[in-house]
Parts: sequence; C-alpha cells; structure tokens
Amino acid sequence: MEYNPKAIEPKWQKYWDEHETFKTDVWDFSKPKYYVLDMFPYPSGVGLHAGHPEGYTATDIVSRMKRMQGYNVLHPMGYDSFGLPAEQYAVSTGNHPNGFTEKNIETFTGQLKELGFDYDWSKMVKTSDPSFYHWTQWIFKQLYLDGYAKYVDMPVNWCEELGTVLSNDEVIDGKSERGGYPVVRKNMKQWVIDQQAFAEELLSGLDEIDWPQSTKEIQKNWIGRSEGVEVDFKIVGGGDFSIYTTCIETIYGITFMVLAPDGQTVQELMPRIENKEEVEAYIAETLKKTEMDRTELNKTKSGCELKGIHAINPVNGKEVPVFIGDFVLGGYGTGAVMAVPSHDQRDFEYSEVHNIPRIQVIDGGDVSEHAFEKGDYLGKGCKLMNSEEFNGLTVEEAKEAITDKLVKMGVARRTVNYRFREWIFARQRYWGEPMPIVYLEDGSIHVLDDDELPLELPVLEDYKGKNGKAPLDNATDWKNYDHNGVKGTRETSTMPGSAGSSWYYFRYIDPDNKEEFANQELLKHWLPVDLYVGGPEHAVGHLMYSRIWNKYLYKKGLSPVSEPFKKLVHQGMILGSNGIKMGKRFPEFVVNPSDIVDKYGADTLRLYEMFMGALEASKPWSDQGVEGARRFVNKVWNYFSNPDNISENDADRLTRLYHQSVRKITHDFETLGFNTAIAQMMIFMNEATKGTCPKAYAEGFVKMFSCVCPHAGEELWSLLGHNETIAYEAWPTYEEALCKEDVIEIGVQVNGKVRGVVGLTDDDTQESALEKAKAIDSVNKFIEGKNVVKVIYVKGKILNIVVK
Ligand code: ANZ
Repeated sequence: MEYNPKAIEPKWQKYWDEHETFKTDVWDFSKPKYYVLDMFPYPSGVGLHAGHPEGYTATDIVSRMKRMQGYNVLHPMGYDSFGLPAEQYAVSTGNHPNGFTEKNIETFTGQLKELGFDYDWSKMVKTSDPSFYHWTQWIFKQLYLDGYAKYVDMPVNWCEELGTVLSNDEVIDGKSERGGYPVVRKNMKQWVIDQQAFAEELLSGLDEIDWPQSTKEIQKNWIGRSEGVEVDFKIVGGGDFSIYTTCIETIYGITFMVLAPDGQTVQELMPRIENKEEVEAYIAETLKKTEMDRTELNKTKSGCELKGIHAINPVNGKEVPVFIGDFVLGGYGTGAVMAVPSHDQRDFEYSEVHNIPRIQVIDGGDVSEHAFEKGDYLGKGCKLMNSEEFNGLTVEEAKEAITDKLVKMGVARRTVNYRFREWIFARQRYWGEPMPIVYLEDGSIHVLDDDELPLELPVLEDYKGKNGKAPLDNATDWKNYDHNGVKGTRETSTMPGSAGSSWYYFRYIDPDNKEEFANQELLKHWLPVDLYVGGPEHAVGHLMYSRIWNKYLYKKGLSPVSEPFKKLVHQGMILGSNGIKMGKRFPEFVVNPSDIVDKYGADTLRLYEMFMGALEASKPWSDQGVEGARRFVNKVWNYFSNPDNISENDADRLTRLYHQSVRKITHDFETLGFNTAIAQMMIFMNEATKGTCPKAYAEGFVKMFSCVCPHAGEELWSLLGHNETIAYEAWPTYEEALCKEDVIEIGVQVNGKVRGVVGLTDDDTQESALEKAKAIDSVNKFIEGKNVVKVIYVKGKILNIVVK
C-alpha cells in the first residue's frame, strides 16, 4: 500500500476532532496529572514560521507518551492576541483590530491542526477576549488593593512626537527607534507594579526549579541584588544627604562626592550653588540621555562641581567637594555616591577628568595600578591602610567593623538594593486591556467594582492617539464615568503586552469559569506546569512577569504553588539553510511550514524538525534532511503496512534490539533527546527490515513512532487490526535482562602476557572491564599491590593492563 499523507493526515485530524480524542477531563483526579505547556503565539498576519513546529512537536511527543503511560494529560493552546501589529492595522485601516486578530487566529489554528498536535482545543484562551481579560483586570485590581500596583510619579523616556512612553530598548542615542524623534527623561504619573516586593522570593525560588542555568543567571542579574550600607553625610552650613555603597571599607579614601543630576538633592541645594547656570545646563543635558547611555562603561565621566558645597565625611570630619555626574542614576540606591578614586574605576576616571586627588586606603588595591582591568574591584583579601584604627584589617573585617561603628554613631543603616525597579504597567495604546481605574472628581482613585468587570474596549472611529494622548482618550462617552451617581474619568492607557501572558496558564485549567479566574481545587490538582517549552528570548520578560504574578497570587493564597513552571526547556532557533536567522533580509531562505506539509506531509516535517539536532541547539534548515525524513517515514510505512512482514512468534532475532529500543526511546523522550530517540528507531528499522517482525514488537514500535508521526502511527495501528485510536494504548515496556548484550570472552593481558579470560558485554566500559578482570584470581595475582598505569581496552578484542 502506497504511503499517502495527503489522504491519511486529514482523515485522522477529522477523527480526533469528531471523537474529541484529546479533550481533557480536568475533574478526573483518578490518574496522576501531567501539564505540558507551550509558549502561546502572537497571532501575526504571516502565520506559523518554521520555528513554531519545533517546540510544539517536542511537547506533543512528551504529552502523547505521558498519556500512554497512564497520565491525565493537559496540553492546551491559545493566543497572546493583544499587541502592536493589530493596533497598527487599526490605525492604518480605521477598522477594529478584533476582526484582523480573529482572522489570524483562524489561520494559526488551521495550521496547528494541520500539524496533528494533540491540543485540547476546548480549552483555548485568547488574551484579547473580554471573558479572559475580565480576570486580568481582576488580578490587577487585587494587586492595586494590596498596594503592589501603584500610581506614582517617576522618570520615564518620553517621546513627544509619538506621544508615548518608551522602554529603554526602544530608545537609541536619545532618539526613538521608530521615527528617530527626540526622547527626553521626564517625570510622569505612571501605573507600576512593585516587583521589588517579590525580589527575595524570586531569587530563592530559582533554587526550586529545573530551568536552564543560563536563564536562571539572567534572571538573577536582572534582579541584581546588592548588599551595602546607606550613610548620611552632613553638608557644611546645614543640611545632609545619604549615599549607598557596597564598599564601606573604602570610606577613608573619599576625596569627593557625586550626586545624580536628576535627583532631588541637587535641586534642594540649588540656592546655595555658586555656579548655578553651569549646573542647570548640565542637568538639562543629562535629561536628554537614557540610562543606558549614562551607564555605558567606556564613556568619559562628564559632570561639574557644585561650587560652594562641601560634605563632611562622618568617620574623620574631613570636608570634601560635591559634584554632579550623569553616571550616578537618580533612581538607584539613594541617587548619590561617595567617590573613592583609588579603588573604584568610574571614580578613578572621574577624578582624572576633574583633577581630583586620590587617597589609597587598601594595600595593593589601587585601581590606577590596574587601570586596564576595568570594572573589577581590586581589594579582596587585601589589608587597609590610611584608615586610622582600621589599619591592618582585611577588607572583609573592615566592612563589618566600619559598618558597626557608623551604625552605632547613628549615621548608617545596612540595606539591600535591587537593580530592577518598578515594572511600568501602562501603555498609551489601544489594543490592550483597559485598566479598571477611574479618577474621581475629588482627585481620589476608584477601582471598578467586581460587577463592573470586564471593562470592555470601546469601538473607536479613530484609533490613533492625538496630542500626546492615548487612543482611548478619543472615546469621550466611554471615558466619562458615571456610575450610581459617582462621577469621574477613566484611565485611558492600557496594560502592557505581558499582562495576559503572566497568568494564562491558570486559565487553561478552567477557561469557562465565570465566577473566578479558576477553580481553586482544580488549580491545586493541576499546578505547577510540569513541562514548559519556549524560546530563551523571554528570560526577563514573560518568564519573570509570570513568576511575579504567581508569587503574588501564592502569597494571597490564590495559587497553590510558589513556582508556576517546574521544568523549563528552550528550543534552539531553526536557521535558514544559509545558516542565518530566517527573516526579511533573506526571503529566499524562509521556510513556510505549510509548504512542507503540502509537499511531504506533517509527519515528515515533525520527524525532520526533531531529527535536525538537539532540541536546544540552533540548526540550519536542509532540504535533503527533509527528503531523508520522508524516506524514513516511507520505510516504516512500507514495512509495517505489509502483513507479510508481521509474524506471530515472540522470541526472535529482534528481541534484544527491541527491548533496548524501548529503553532508549522512553528515556530519550523523557529527557527531550528526540534526535537520539529517532536515531534508535532507525537502528531498529534497519534490523527489522532484514526479516519479519513479531506482532508485539510491531505494535510497541508503532506506539513510540506515533508520538513523532501521529497520523502514520494511527493508520498503521488500525492496519495492525485495531479499531480505536492509539492515543490511549499502554506505553511499551522493556525488560532490563533482555536488553543485555551477549557475553564475549576475551583474553586479559597483564604487561603483555595473557593471564586469564574474562566475559564482557557491549555495555562494558574500560572501568567495568578492569573491575571484572580484577575479580579473576589468575589475573589479580599480577595486579595486586601494584600501580595500574595504563589500560588498553578494545571492545570485543583485547584488554591489556600495564602495571608497575
Ligand atoms: C563607594 C565605592 C568604592 C563603591 C569602591 C564601589 C567601589 P551595586 O553592586 O550595583 O549595588 N553606586 C551607588 N549608587 C549609585 C547610583 N545611584 N548610580 C551609580 N552608581 C551608584 O553597586 C553599588 C556601588 O555603585 C556603590 O558602591 C557605589 O559606589 C555605586 F571602591 O561606593 B560604591
């Protein structure tokens, strides 16, 4: 029978749909649960790209195996459907983005079904659907009521021309990435989420989860915890300010202080500053720069002195000049630093530019001697000098002793700082969740009552924001709030793209719930997600925000788990056959998965993408590779679809290989080593096709094969005489004893002379061969009490032990 994917693939897709084969009864607690999650796509207008089927096939294989192993499997799919492209479509056509989004979702769903994934489509969620964002708004409301979502004045990157706040990565050299318009730092009232409140749990939680080490590192650095001391400095003539330092042991080395130009202190001091004009001009310059530009390590340390202002070092009463410099950020620590140019690289460079003396206080740690090893603090393990009673202490001892002294004096506090700040939680855009917030006439904030949710997005005539206002500002009727006599104006910015994706994995478990965001008993049973597969580019975006929302819900008793994703795996990128990322630059190298399905079938595409290399590796596309995958699917098909190849007897030439294959493929699927699992299938097929195959082995093989190639798998299963889907059949088992290779006897030489014979199998390594040889008296006699200096072991041939 000819293998014809064009006929069997739609046939089985229809069968799965009609029989609701993959519909999960979430209330069935009789079996152990397994929750497999894919990062849901943004439904762009271009449809699936070649990278999508990679991660999705990986989870599909695992979910199919787990189902056969007796788990109740939840493997859902949905859409992260708010976002910029749909908004731009609305602005340019004047149409509501919903229609555009729905059309794209239809295309995506069609393409995903065409690939044969075992999604439970009845659990589909869309973040732009009011029945979903109802609960995004509700969770935001709880964050607000509990004080984690706040409306605060804070510095942002503001682009007047675009009329919106931009994130740091949307600003290049002080201009907007889009359009090249000027961007300034300015203070604005913003909705933010206080993520620092969860910093400690976010850090300690990393130890509980099975995630790639690199992703954990990225999250750790992003959080950027640092332990230090805040010290108060008096100003000559009245007033004071505090600084934050992680190197208090260098306090005797202070020769100047630097304040952030965008901080409060310099404004307060302004009347007393003698060179006011110069200072104000420098502040204005600084406000044009982004934080990224300011913290760039290689740039010159610009700044200017605040003439007439001196600070007093609390340890020795010494007066030092005060400067402003843009490398000191207003939003970190206290926005002020004590500068120690002998031991800090940036302070050193600043002192060079501004001609400030240096005092060395750590023996061997002077940065000027190591000026080229930028960024390193060079004092570890060294001893203090020029530091009065602390001379001779090590840096570590001095840290403690000086802190103790300052704390006792009442001028310092031990503190912890985090690099990450508030998460800015509002965008001046249309296509996002409306905020459930109203500003009342008396100036107070009203958060909508539960019965006012969901607050739906109004339809607009014009989707473009005007005069620096958000698009929703155009919705005059909608904006004016009047509820039971309470009057006010609605917040017109919307939530950022990452709002819905921060909690969607809760909703899959109970997507139709109208009373709560998900039933707690169900959450208790189904969370955490057992396996999550998606791209590494989300390390500090989505994967951080999801952990933050879950930490909050966990604290509140609304999530049963402290971490939402137990195991995380990043799939690698599928490159064009030119070895470069597929994209607009080389359109001729872009592969459209639907074209491959059309030409070779979905099973071939799935098998190919799993066989290209390790899941985590990036790998180039190869048309010959696809051809090879198709030949293998053909080979499996031709062999098992022919009844002449199936025999009834069990004990057979294939027994050992079959048991080994079940062992290896099960193990490799479990650890997501799909390429090596498929390689084992190939080894099995090479042997099998030399003769006939017992029916039991044929069935076992087809079950494993069906995880990778589900359509051909189902069809072969029915040809083997079954009427029901293969999806719920029991996973094949193996016997360890039957996996053992035959024992081969080889001679053991000690220093070149044969001293005995040892039985070894294919599984034996050099170490185990040596151990077995030592267990033979006639051999051991020549080894005992001597040093084994070398072992030469060639499988099946020789074992030569050299002793001295
Ligand atoms: C004196 C000193 C001496 C410092 C020395 C370092 C080495 P992390 O680990 O990132 O927290 N700093 C403090 N506030 C700052 C701000 N708002 N903008 C820029 N830099 C700031 O770094 C803490 C160190 O960064 C602090 O320790 C301070 O410089 C600087 F030999 O104080 B240090």
